[in-house]
Amino acid sequence: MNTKAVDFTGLAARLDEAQRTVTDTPSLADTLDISIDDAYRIQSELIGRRRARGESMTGVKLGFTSRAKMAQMGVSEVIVGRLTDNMRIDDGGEVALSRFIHPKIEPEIAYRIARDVDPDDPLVDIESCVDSVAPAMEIIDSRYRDFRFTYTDVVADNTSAAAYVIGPWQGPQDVANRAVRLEVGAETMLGSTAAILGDPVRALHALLDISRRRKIPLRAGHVVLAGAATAAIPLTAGIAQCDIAGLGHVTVKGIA
Ligand code: OOG
Ligand code: MG
Repeated sequence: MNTKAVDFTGLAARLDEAQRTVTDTPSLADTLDISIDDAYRIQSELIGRRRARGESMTGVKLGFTSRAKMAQMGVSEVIVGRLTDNMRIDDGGEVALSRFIHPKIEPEIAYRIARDVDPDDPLVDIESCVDSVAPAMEIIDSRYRDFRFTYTDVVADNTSAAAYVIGPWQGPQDVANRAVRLEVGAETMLGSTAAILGDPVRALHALLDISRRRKIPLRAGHVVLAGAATAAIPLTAGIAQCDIAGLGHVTVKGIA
């Protein structure tokens, strides 16, 4: 058991530098024993550093919302990370692969929050706070060596968030059980939005609970990435695209 006080600032700086210099870092768990509370505090300091550099918050993302991913990590709670304007890529836009250590891309459902949400209000109806839904993709890029991490590690590392792209927004609708197709070069991944907690709308409820406990603000205009619908595919040069049945299509081009 590690009894030393956790150096939140130092660990946030280490993860921040790993991202900025595109250099991996060993799993924190190799040398430290940090709790989940510690991990969210490191994440929050990491975001503080990004904000201090002028990045603005554009939303939040959930992770481990698929049973398969949860089982793989041996956990039963979803995780939440933060999105900034620096991570946003326009639909059909390009992204330099040199920004990332070992990027992967995954299909997601995005929701847009229409008005500020007070997670402490017991009467808040999170579904009614959302005005749009869209097909999306997330680029994840663990700052940890070989993409190897524990549950607390990945929370500290802002849940591997690296970039995201959102397709055309549609009106609010039931998106449970839509076919999902992700294509990256010659690789294709097929799945269903049902992999996201049975129905992606449940991700909104899980988010409300975690944002209350972790003091993560949910603001008008914020995007919510509900969690991957399939396993992630390594992002290579060329087109990556995702199609969600009845919802639409989103693309990004990786530039070598
Ligand atoms: C953690 C991020 C997981 C998702 O959608 O489940 C995530 C990782 O796999 O590196 O974003
Ligand atoms: Mg994701």
